[in-house]
Amino acid sequence: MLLRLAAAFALVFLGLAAPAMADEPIKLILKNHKFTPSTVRVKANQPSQILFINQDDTAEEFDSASLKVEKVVAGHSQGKIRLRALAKGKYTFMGEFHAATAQGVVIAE
Ligand SMILES: [Cu+2]
Repeated sequence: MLLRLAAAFALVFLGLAAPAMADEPIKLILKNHKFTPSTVRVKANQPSQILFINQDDTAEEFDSASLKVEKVVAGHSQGKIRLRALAKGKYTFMGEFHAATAQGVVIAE
């Protein structure tokens, strides 16, 4: 009986944990001045978060006029980027310090 209760509680906790997992930041890696993934998909009409991981030796600025975000992250460092609730659509971003190669898009859907 106790074991069964424990199992039931464990399931409840897993159930509660699931929505929190969905809010985990999306990892965006910069390496050799390119973003991976270069297309970031988020849910429309709710805030989301990107964990910007800069694996290059030099600083980079995540910059997007349409997202209204600018964030500088030092080389071999990382930073969290909070996105406001976005209407469905495409929002381009770039690494402003290496804009020739560091390009990407957020798709809210
Ligand atoms: Cu800028």
